[in-house]
Amino acid sequence: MNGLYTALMCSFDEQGNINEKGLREIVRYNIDVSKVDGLYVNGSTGENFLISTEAKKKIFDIVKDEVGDSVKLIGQVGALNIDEAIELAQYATDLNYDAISAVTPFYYKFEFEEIKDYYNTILENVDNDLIIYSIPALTGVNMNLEQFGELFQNEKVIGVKFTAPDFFLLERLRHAYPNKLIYSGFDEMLLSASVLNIDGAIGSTFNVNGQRAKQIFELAQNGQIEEAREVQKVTNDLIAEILTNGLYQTIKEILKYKGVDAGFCRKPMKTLKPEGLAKARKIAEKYL
Ligand code: SI3
Repeated sequence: MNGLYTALMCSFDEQGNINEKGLREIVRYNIDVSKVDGLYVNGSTGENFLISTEAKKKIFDIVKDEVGDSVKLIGQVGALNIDEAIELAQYATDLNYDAISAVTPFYYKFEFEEIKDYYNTILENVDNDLIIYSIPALTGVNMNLEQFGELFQNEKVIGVKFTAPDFFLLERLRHAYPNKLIYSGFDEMLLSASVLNIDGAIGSTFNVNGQRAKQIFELAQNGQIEEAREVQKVTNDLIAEILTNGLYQTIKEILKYKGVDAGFCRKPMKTLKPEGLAKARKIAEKYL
């Protein structure tokens, strides 16, 4: 399960319906061009929290059908409705997803014991391994070293997608839990995380910048830090421009520039205006 995983985008039409042809093209681009090691399906980048349970299942189906066993698949199933999380976990497991992942429950201020119960309850109902999806900036859920350790006591919890700029905690986690998988979640911090000996990374910008991300990770693993820093510099120039123009919208426009039918984002996400579309095209021409 080591390596680089794209946090997969989904192609939607202007009404917000899944564009199956476009989704298959995004999958193929990631596998054939970016050559990533796996896909993280129905995460934030997949606009998971904006779509119905049926749509989530349909995306799991289409992606598995397109991928077969060619790369690893992690299915994100986390939901505030724990019954939905269990249903999706069972669904992805029946489709032979290699692992499931679940975002920490958010919105309500859950106590840690409640968060632990959420993960253990999902895992009591599914025969698969789970990766915790920790993204405090969006969920407001900050867990410390000991709390991660308590979640890791369940042997079906095999790792964490660590999307936070806390390198002290990341370093402590790495040393405390050498047998758990740690994936970095912020693409702009990939090199900094890689030198701490992470097992892989999961990112949205890998949809278009996967080749550079792989280079950063592999160069860092080989100790070629100066070379990795140069690739991270170009990557961060790209990410900075994407972030100021609209993250997911701009990645979709870059994919379209590369001939991939990436479609639109679902409301309430905005649609790019002509200036934003022109800017996205300039970014694509400059970096890809
Ligand atoms: O679940 C997911 O789609 C992710 O893996 C999200 C990933 O951590 C991205 N975070 C968000 C909020 O989109 C990052 O890849 C992020 O977009 C990137 O580092 C730019 O800031």
